Amino acid sequence: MRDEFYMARALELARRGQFTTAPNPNVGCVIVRGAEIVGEGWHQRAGEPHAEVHALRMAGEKANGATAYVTLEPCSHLGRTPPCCDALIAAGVSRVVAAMQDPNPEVAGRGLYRLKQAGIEVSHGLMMSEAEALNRGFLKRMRTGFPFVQLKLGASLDGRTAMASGESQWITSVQARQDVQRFRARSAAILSTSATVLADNPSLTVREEELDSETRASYPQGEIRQPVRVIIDRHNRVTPQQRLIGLPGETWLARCQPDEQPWPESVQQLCVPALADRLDLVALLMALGKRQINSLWVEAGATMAGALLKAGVVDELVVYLAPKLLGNEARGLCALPGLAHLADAPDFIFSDIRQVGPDLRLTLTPR
Ligand code: AOF
Ligand code: ZN
Repeated sequence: MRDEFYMARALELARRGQFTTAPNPNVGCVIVRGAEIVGEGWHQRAGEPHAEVHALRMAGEKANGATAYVTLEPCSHLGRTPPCCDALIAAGVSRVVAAMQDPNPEVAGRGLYRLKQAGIEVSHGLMMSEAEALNRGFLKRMRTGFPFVQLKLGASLDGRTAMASGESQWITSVQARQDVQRFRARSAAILSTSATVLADNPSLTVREEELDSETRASYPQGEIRQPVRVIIDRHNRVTPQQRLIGLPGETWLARCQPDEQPWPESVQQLCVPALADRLDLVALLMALGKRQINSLWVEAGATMAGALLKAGVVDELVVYLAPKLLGNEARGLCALPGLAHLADAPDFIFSDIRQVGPDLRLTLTPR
């Protein structure tokens, strides 16, 4: 029971890094001697100290003989920072409770093993499902090489996204769009298409003034981290004149062939093979995983939504439903051409339902 209390605190600390640690995981650490919390820390940014190091600094001498609660196995490798298990051993910690092992092949059990070898009492698995939920993106990339993919959809009550004319701004509310800002902020990258860029000229940025105060306070240096904008642009239709090219943050254009235009430094062209008449989405996701993208937030039209679902690469749907009816001439939510039988229809499980302003937000996972 007491162990759970301290681990819950470590998880709460870890969450403070959720907008800033990418590509690293969110990790929290609590150091307890007797009944006193003597140290607390969380990982804030890649390249900066890990959670354990912050907590050990705060604990000082009091770490000697103490228990360390960590939401992820302490690392055993020399990365951008030195191994945490060495720091715990040097500080004289006598017990380490980890919520889960680190699937990073550089660590993968070696951190816990080295602690045990040093005579420290070690356990793992306490509140593991909470710890897993905290780092869905990092864990998926470490285990599979692919980012965690969330597909955002916005629709009317009758599942329509635009009038027949194409008119679509705005079906969902201001509150829903602010909610989207938080999802963007948590993601390493946002995926869209040249069709959406040409039609809507979107910014695909995180805007400080649209974030709630708690989210804003989560950026330690006050500087908003922009997710990378990944634009599928098979026919090289995006030009340096598009609005998003000049905005803060990087843009990666996924293309079959690069062009020779003078692009600003913030733009890269990724070469991705084609498959039939479109870019190979699986190859694109693999390339993003290699570039350390843990989590991908997709905001695109019905064609891309359908293609991603058909490719079976979507981990979660986030659907905003507006209390409006657009009628039968309006456009549908997902293009799924050739779908004739109910048995072939993609189906999902609702994992969360809540009201956001006047709209509903539905979260679903593929069955
Ligand atoms: C921990 N505590 O707080 C974090 C860990 O390049 P580095 O040195 O930052 O190492 C990054 C890797 O370390 C990351 O991929 C993950 O395996 C682990 N992250 N480990 O003990 C922490 N953030
Ligand atoms: Zn570490």
